Amino acid sequence: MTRATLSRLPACLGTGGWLARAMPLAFRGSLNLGARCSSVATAIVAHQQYHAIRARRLCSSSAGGVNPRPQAPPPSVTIDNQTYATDSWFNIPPNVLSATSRQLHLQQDHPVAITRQILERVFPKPKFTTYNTHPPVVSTYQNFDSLGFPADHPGRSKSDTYYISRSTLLRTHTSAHQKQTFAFSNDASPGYLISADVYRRDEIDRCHYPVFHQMEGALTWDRRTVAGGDLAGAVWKDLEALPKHDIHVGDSNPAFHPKRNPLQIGHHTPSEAEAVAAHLKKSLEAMAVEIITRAREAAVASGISPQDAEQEEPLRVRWVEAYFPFTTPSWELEVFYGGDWLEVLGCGVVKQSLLVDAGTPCRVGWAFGIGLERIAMLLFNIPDIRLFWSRDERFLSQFAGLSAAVDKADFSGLRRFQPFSRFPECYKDVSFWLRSVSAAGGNTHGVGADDFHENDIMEIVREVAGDDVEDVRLVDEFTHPRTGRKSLCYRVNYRSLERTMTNEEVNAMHERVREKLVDRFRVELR
Ligand code: FA5
Ligand code: MG
Repeated sequence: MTRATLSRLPACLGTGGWLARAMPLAFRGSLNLGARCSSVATAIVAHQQYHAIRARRLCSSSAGGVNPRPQAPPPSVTIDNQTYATDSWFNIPPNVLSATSRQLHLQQDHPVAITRQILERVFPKPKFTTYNTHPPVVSTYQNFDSLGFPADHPGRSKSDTYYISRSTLLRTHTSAHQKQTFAFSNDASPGYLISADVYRRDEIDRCHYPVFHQMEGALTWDRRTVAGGDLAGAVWKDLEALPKHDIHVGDSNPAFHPKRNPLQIGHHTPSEAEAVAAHLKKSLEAMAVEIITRAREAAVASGISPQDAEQEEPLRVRWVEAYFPFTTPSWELEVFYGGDWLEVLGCGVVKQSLLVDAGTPCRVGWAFGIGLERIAMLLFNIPDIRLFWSRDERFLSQFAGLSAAVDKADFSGLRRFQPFSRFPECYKDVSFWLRSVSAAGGNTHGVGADDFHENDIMEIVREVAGDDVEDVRLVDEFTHPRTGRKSLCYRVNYRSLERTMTNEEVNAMHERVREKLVDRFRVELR
């Protein structure tokens, strides 16, 4: 029995991006604009920029919005043995719903679970309590409001988020559990780790999947119990006890910046914020060193010479400024991997308002959120995020026995993933005119509510082709000079990770994609 069952077949009310888009434009410069897609890392970086720059509504209401054909949602869905009533906001396709039962972070010997175990050793009990079984359905309050997301944040839109109803959704990040977890913080366990599945409507490529896994981490200090009431002094003392490393970490940022990355005036003194930030960064650098060290050991154990491994992956790590509604100052950590910079986590000094709301006003601390698949890709050299969802023994057997070994601090069995085969790719284009809607056409929906979003075509392709699609890219965009109508051309790369697909099979899939585009968005195929 899967964790998710539908009371009847669902309809996907797709409309279609996320945190980075709320980021002030100035910060987006940290994304590597010159990235090429020659490796996992470059593909990831390329898609970060792609995400930040391209993920936007392709056709706004004023320019002629498209009303997707409304489809009735199922009356309810059952996830993790809990039944939830749906409403007209329901937009979860069956493939995403069924993924709620997988919980890869808890699956023995799965690379996502092994990665979680390695990270949990970096932030050990009892200082850090682990929470790994939070159900994926949360309220909009938990996912957004409790974290101070403004009402118009793009992450709230149906184009970016999978809703069960107007007030319940599949969490888009593990930060959704911050407030409730801070409420438990005490001196016995001042820190926590939360690992869980998270869900986002997103583009399709080797590094993006609508379901992935995050680990949230946080650590706080209580002003009332630190020695001599000296918070900054206590934090610096704890920092001295962290593991030392000798890698060079690029960090050209000030501890805080009045405009770009402000101090929480009235809550923290400059020296307190500086101490918490320094502790946060050193803790996460230790984590990065651990992962890169294990990745290198795995490469050498797989037959790569230590010199080649060193040359392939020189240890380089850097901090860039970031923005999150629930931390300030904030940063992202990037690791140099496969010839490019790869963002692995976001973090910052927790907004004091959040700790006050959680009933722990005297606590001050930091939090981070890390993408487990990205770390697992680095650790095991896994080239495509779809592989994590494979039930193929040729994939799973490569990690056999590792969960038990890592539990005993035995890392000698870590190896690079050996691709079993590379099956042929098959590119198919689909070009279409977006429907133009005149004002007289009676677009009665709120501005932007029904616009065509790139995530819509991503979702249709996923619905039809499942994991047999490697990536989908916009290859042409054209606005008719006279009519103002917009035409788009997407290139779908069909490629299975497990077998060679026949031409007929791919043609049939592509035809279904075309039909669904017409049926749902009333586009005119070209
Ligand atoms: C967040 O989700 C914040 N909640 C992180 C955070 C937590 C900040 C606590 C401050 C305090 P972001 O959207 O950048 O941030 O995602 C965090 C990490 O998740 C990324 O660095 C990346 O490693 C991973 N990630 C994000 N999107 C994807 C995706 N589509 N596929 C795979 N991994 C992803
Ligand atoms: Mg980010």
